[in-house]
Amino acid sequence: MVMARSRYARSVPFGAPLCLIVPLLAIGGCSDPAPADSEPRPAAAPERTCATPSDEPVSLPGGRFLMGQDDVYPEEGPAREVTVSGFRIDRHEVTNRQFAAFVEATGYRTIAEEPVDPALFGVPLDQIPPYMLKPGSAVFTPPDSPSAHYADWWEYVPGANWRKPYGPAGPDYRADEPVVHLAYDDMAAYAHWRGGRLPTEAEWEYAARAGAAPSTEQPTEANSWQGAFPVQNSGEDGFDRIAPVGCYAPNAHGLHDMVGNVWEMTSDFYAPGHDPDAPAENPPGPSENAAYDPVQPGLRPRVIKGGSYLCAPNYCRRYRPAARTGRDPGMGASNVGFRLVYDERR
Ligand SMILES: [Ca+2]
Ligand SMILES: [Ca+2]
Repeated sequence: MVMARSRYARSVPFGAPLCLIVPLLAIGGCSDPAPADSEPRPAAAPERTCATPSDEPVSLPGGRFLMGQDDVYPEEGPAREVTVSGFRIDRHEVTNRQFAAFVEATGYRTIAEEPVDPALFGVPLDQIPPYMLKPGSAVFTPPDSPSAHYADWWEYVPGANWRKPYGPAGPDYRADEPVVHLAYDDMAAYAHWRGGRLPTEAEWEYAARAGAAPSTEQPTEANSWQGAFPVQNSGEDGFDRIAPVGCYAPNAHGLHDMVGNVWEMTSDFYAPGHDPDAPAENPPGPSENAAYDPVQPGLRPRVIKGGSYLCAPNYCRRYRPAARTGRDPGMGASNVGFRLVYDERR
């Protein structure tokens, strides 16, 4: 099965230096710290025991929970009581090992591996930087000096894709790390093959919260960022880059890395804040026509959840179940992955 390249539009950063190309990557300042052209450095301490969890999903009964959070970022509120029906969910982020099995079985090629259709940009060809028409994806490249501008640490890297997550000069993918650099359609194709689907935002947040009260604290059992983002990452939690799945303790539902490691895609379209008038039972999120992100005008963003290993207290406190941001569905990045849910057997 080979699908066409994404139907989604792309944006071009007019007037920006070619290395500062990613207003389409407004992913909350949580990005991938490893350089594209060198081996990522594993942190020295503390030692963590990493055992890949089972691929067998966890079955969650339906329930009621407080969705959203009112005391951190405005796009997470208003918090309200929501009910979700029961479902099954993966214990860990989809790994490269799992995605490789899909590719082996189907011959699937991801969007990041295909040439870019200039028509997706919606501008004359001579206004598109030529390197952005090459197959590739967005990779974090840490700046030399402190910065608060995400365009200073994201780079479109031709040749970056799930097989070469740091670009063509970097290492190959590692089997037990979460797969990254996938567009929404790539994730949906994998989900179809596996017999699952992407979770709604409500399902994902219900599973991630696991009955715990909302908190603003940086968690210890999640791969996030210690130090001054984006230039200094001490790796005190054991990793200063993506961790293999299962290196941190699971939540009360037995789910690993819901918060941190890589952001996780949901099926909901994104709009800033929750609609207080939306259905309180299995809320579907905004309609496609209502999808909107002020920092990505012209796109129909999807919601990603839980922050990544680049979320730091000084910039992106999104290492929480309620954390959310809009994501360009047409293009992957080095810190965005996913996991699947499955409808309960009848
Ligand atoms: Ca970390
Ligand atoms: Ca995660």
